[in-house]
Amino acid sequence: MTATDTHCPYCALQCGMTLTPEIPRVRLEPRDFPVNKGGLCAKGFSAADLLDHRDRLLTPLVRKGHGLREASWDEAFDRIVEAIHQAQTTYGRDSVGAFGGGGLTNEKAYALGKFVRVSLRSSSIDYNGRFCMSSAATAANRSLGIDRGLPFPLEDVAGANTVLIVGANPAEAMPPSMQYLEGTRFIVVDPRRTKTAAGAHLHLQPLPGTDLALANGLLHIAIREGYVDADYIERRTTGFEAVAQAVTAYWPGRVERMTGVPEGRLRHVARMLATEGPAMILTARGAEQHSNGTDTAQAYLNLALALGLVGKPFSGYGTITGQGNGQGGREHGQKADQLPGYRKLDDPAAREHVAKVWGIDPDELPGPGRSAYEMLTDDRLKVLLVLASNIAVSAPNSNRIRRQLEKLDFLVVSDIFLSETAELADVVLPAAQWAEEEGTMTNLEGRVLRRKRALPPPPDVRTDLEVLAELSRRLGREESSDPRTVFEELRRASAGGIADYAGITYERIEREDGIFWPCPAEDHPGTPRLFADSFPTPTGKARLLPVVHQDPAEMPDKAFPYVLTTGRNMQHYQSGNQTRRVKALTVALPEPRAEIHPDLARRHGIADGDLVELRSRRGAAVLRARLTDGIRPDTVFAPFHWPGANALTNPALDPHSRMPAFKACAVTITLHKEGTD
Ligand SMILES: Nc1nc2c(c(=O)[nH]1)N[C@H]1C(S)=C(S)[C@@H](COP(=O)(O)OP(=O)(O)OC[C@H]3O[C@@H](n4cnc5c(=O)[nH]c(N)nc54)[C@H](O)[C@@H]3O)O[C@H]1N2
Ligand SMILES: Nc1nc2c(c(=O)[nH]1)N[C@H]1C(S)=C(S)[C@@H](COP(=O)(O)OP(=O)(O)OC[C@H]3O[C@@H](n4cnc5c(=O)[nH]c(N)nc54)[C@H](O)[C@@H]3O)O[C@H]1N2
Ligand code: SF4
Ligand SMILES: [Mo]
Repeated sequence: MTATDTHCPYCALQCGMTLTPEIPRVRLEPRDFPVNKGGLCAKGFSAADLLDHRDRLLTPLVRKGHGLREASWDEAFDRIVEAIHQAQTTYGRDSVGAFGGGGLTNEKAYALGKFVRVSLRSSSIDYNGRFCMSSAATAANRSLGIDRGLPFPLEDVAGANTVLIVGANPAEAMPPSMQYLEGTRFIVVDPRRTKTAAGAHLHLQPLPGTDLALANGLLHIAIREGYVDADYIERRTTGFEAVAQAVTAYWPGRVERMTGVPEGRLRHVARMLATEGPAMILTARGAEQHSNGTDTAQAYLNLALALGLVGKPFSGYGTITGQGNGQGGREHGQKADQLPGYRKLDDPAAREHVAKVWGIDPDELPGPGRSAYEMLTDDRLKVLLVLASNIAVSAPNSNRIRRQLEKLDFLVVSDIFLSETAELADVVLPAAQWAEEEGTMTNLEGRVLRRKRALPPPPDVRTDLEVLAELSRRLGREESSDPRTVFEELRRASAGGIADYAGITYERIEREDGIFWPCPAEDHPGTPRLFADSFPTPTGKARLLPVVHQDPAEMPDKAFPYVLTTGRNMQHYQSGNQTRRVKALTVALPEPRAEIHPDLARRHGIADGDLVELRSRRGAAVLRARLTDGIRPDTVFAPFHWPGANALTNPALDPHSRMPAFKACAVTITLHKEGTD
């Protein structure tokens, strides 16, 4: 049996692994690839368990009364196409939409965007990256003119001396990446003493939702102490004066009161960033998934720019992308306002370029659609195709999301397992898995990689590309289902755009350990590092923008006195639809645990291991308590890998990115008596 070099199906690190089909099971081994250097986490090691898992969807299912029954592909397609025709005839084109995912290959994300705009001629499309990267992306676009999560290779992190990590827990979210932090002095900003924080030089423990104030406070100190790089500010940025003015109000004592982080610590961090470089600032979801997430990312960008870090060796600002193809998935058109190559749907030149590649008139292209939560809760949406997302578990305010999904005239879900979302569907389509198809993925560094086919899918299972091509055919348009052909088209569609893939080929990726975009021509080496000389903004300079602290959309009060924040555990991935089925992972972590400080627990008569009920204005969840003095006494943490956490979360949206406030809402805690739920 031949061994195939490919990458992990889960997160954006995209660790290299080798798959060898053996009887009875596929052998999975770590591979020495530049990002993981032979490392894998427990999820990666056990990923092959999903391939022949007994829960796998092996045939289409269609709704029959309250249940689902097996059906032929022909019947499944017939039902879907009939539902599309009926809704579009009665309610108009936008009544049919799609919801995509950052786990999809570039080819699939591209094909999905094209399917909705061209075959359905609908504007209704968005994807789960809205819930993930949208705030940092919005800030980077408006400030730097480009959104590539890390504008440098991961290996540059190892060359930094000081690294400020805000709202990220890479020791659990991307364990093999910790090797790059080993020789650095890193500072963690997190309301919890996470595994990452435990190994940090310093740990700042702010109240959730106050990261913007913290950044403005650090910049205030930097200006006062003369740490800012006046020459860099002059040559390479605009807008500093207004930002300097705005941060005068963030004196250390005030920031201490807002964030809970002692003044002395703030001064210490500002000094390290300015005088113990090279220095880097990295943010992730803890800072970004807030109703002011864009401005918070902006505040850290302002700080990095004022200190003159961006574009210098082993320095800069980056955001840690999450899903396997979280980066590529936000470049090629499954986002509501976007065309391939990170082009804007409302830009006439972009419409013209892409329409030409697609062989249509630019006027036939719909305009921008609604963002994820807005689309999903809009009653005008009647038919929805969900590809690679489990929104019934992972979207905010999930009770409302479930009601909306139930209200749809028709729901189609493509997945590899019967997810909580698929359970609500009228048609469920069984999808091929990562090791059964070809495609490309763009990792957290902007490195385009090849995901390769190591074995065939089960007989009655199809790839998402095959499904989209067949649906298009039945709607009157021929599309290719071959990944290479789709990638060739994506190259042309992206050519000249911000995320330019024109020079990337399957063969080059293979030869060169991946290629960093932008890569405009086949003889172009790709771009591992951005911003050395200029920024892709109209002035060539980076923009600083003044931002001011705003309280989270929902603050604790008498009725709901504590802050709930949510996030990840090492053993589980996202909505858990995959990892909750892997024995090694569920043995290691069988159920969700609410992390509660012993002082808070005592006040409510809660002991370690008790079931507690968390309740917010939107819903309730019962989970087991884990007492830990590593969390602030005013804050509770719950993972979202099981249904429950998102029944509580607040769907208040950031005004710029439309990101929901996953990381801060107000809750009550009570001891739950076993047997009463
Ligand atoms: N094991 C595992 N790994 C994953 C994933 C997974 O589901 N499981 N998902 C992948 C994806 S899609 C993503 S996006 C990444 C996410 O990676 P991370 O962003 O690192 O993960 P989170 O756990 O969501 O959030 C990070 C930390 O933010 C903290 N936090 C909460 N509220 C705040 C706040 O207001 N301010 C600050 N400063 N911190 C706060 C939390 O305590 C948490 O420790 O992980 C990727 N890797
Ligand atoms: N409370 C709270 N909620 C959150 C977050 C949080 O921190 N807190 N984080 C948010 C973030 S950052 C993210 S990224 C989202 C993620 O949330 P989801 O979008 O729900 O993520 P997954 O669980 O990865 O869903 C992917 C689904 O696609 C299936 N799948 C895998 N590969 C394929 C494929 O090739 N084709 C098809 N058709 N299906 C496939 C999987 O089985 C799985 O059911 O959750 C968000 N929700
Ligand atoms: S760190 Fe991410 S890519 Fe690497 S093995 Fe774990 S889940 Fe897979
Ligand atoms: Mo994510």
